Amino acid sequence: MSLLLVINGTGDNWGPEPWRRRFSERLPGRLIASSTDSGHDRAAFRYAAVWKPEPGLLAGYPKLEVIFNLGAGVDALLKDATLPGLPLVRVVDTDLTKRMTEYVVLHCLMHHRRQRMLDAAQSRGEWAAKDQWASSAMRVGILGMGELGCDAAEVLSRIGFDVAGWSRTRKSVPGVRSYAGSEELDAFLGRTDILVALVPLTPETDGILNRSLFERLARDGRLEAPVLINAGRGGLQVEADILSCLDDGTLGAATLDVFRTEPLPADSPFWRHPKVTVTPHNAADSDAEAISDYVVRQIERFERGESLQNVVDRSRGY
Ligand code: NDP
Ligand code: OXD
Repeated sequence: MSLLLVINGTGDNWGPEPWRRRFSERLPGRLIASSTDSGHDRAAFRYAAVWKPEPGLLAGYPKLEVIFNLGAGVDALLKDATLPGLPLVRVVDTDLTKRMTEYVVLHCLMHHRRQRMLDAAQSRGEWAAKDQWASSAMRVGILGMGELGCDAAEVLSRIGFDVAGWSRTRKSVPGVRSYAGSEELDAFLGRTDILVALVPLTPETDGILNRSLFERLARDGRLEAPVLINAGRGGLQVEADILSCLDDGTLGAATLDVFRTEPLPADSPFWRHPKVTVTPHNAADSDAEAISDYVVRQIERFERGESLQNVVDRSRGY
């Protein structure tokens, strides 16, 4: 019944102690140990709660029954060819979903209300009272209409944006037009002024945010050129294409929360690019309390003989 913790994130929320404390409170009497603790019997652990474990590490724990990924995206875990073939549960939790929706709404509004331009005007002491259009004039396209994409789409639509989503299968979200499959991708892109990437990183989506895709975004919108918001994964984006598209006007601006190399290297041109907003992969942090509680609920289900929820389909890669 013991739980193994393996946590290797870079954000403040990935310090192991708050996770250990919360799991100990919620699972009293059980051994909660970190892979970095010495002297434990590897065969004692039935569950592993992990974020970016070193490849090969989980294969060394022979009695594991379930692996809990402490975030929504499982791309880093699935890269490990030695990952045990056990049920792999990812995070689907209101706390994380609402954080992502906040981020998406914040950055859609920032571009729609031209806040970067106003900040620059303020720094020059300039009263830049330019035209401001209604949110209904702004077409947002959510690439990836899963747990996170659907919630963000619904909230954006409620505050007036003209929202559509693209996914593998068709969705039904009030007020949001659904496009499905590669045959409808062009139609989706052609009506999109602000593109929000929330697809998982899989072999199919690796590099999907490239010049060819950016060139198919709408050219008749209110913004000078379409905008990219990537809160999915860095591996979705071809970074040289983003830079060249910003420079030649194919893209008007970008908000990037994720990068191919994280933390973003000090010499990356994204840091100082005038059209880029960089955030440190914190669009939707995994909160130690909320997400430990979610994992505990899953363990309780499992031990009552009920099915686990949000088990990753390894053949799809998400
Ligand atoms: P889901 O699995 O719920 O949703 C994924 C969506 O992407 C689904 O709509 C799916 O379509 C669609 N999709 C996947 N592959 C394709 C494809 N080849 N073509 C078209 N559509 C595709 O994931 P979540 O919404 O929970 O999370 C999305 C991603 O967000 C995570 O994988 C993670 O990478 C990222 N993330 C980033 C965070 C951050 O802080 N920056 C925090 C949390 C997550 P369908 O529904 O038809 O299957
Ligand atoms: C996640 C993340 O996938 O934080 O949850 O990136």
